[in-house]
Amino acid sequence: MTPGEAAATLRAARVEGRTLEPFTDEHPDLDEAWGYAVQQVDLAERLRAGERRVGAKLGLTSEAKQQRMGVRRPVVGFLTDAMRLPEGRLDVGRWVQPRVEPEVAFLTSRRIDRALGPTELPSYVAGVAVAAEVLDSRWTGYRFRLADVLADATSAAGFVLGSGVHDLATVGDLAALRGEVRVDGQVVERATGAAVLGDPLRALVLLSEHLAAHGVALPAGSWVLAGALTDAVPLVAGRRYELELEALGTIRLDAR
Ligand code: 0L1
Ligand code: MG
Repeated sequence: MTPGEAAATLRAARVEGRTLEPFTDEHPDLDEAWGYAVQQVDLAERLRAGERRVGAKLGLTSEAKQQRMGVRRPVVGFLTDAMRLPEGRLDVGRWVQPRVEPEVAFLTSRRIDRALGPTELPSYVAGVAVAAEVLDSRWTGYRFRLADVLADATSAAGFVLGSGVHDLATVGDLAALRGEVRVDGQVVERATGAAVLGDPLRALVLLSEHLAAHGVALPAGSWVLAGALTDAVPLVAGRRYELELEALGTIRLDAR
């Protein structure tokens, strides 16, 4: 199966609201490079259709999530303007198996086109915000292998940014940042920033290494989602979701 064929199959299923069985069931040799090639075709199609790339996302950045999803390494995906969603009412009927997860979002201050060292990172960050990522895997029951999830835009369906963009220097230690998810007022998930690669800033290192390896750049003014602190929580119509990251704020979503 060529990357173009795979991207077309995924696009049709997304438009028709269908899930699929993983490509790797029939083609176990599909690998990481193939998965990213499908993602490139998908992104190019979206840009041709008028969407604008606004950033990148890291996924599977916590050990717990890697274990649960059975994919033992972080993944990189893209964000476009069409994926950005407002806080408040969230119409979940447009998705097939939506979930939401709390993330740290970085606004970049400089173009990233080479592998960055940890000490350089602060000078690449214009601000930090709380984010909620909406996932909607194309794979039935979120069953996939690495090539599948990469081909499927790393399950990304949308993202919501909190209203405040904070200065990295004043937010403090991101690894110590406490976060929780509440559904109808009940805490269902709790974690600290350390769940994300030991420190969410590490996501920028990983992303920069990925960009360098693929010979691409991310412009200044991009948003980068660092990956979830907690497990993703199913989005169910009629429920109210609050995703809070201490010092960054709370995102409130009313699923309809
Ligand atoms: O953002 C993420 O961590 C999602 C990566 C893919 C795994 C999943 O769908 O949960
Ligand atoms: Mg995520």
